[in-house]
Amino acid sequence: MKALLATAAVSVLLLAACGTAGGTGATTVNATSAPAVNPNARTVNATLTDSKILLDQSTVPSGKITFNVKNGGTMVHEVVVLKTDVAADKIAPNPDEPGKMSEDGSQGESGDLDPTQAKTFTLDLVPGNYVLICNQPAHYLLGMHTAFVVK
Ligand SMILES: [Cu+2]
Repeated sequence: MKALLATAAVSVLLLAACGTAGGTGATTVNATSAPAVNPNARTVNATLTDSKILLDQSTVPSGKITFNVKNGGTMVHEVVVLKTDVAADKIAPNPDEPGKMSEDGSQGESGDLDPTQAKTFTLDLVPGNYVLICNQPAHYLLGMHTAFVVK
């Protein structure tokens, strides 16, 4: 009776070992066949000067895109993300607020950044043409706009 129990226990252990080995093998195969993804592809670093919005990349794949925005200027700045087919330097003025532009198509924004301040925000963007602007009064007119493409 004792010998029978011992045999049964060994059989269970062997089965368990086989199950574990099979599972590990399957996981490894899945990981190897997954397409390589660049984790930085959807991270855009934006530096704001007092007259420009500088991006480290201006074309990114669609999906969740993280903007790391740094105010390198001497005044309060911001970044507003507009989805538009209008050229970056042809955004319409806001008739109600002199010096500011229309934010039609806005997908989101950083909010105000003090000089040296940095902020990160993430937007889920579909393919299309975008323009990034700073909409502090007159800043767009000083050149704070840039084209951005989501593919
Ligand atoms: Cu600005």
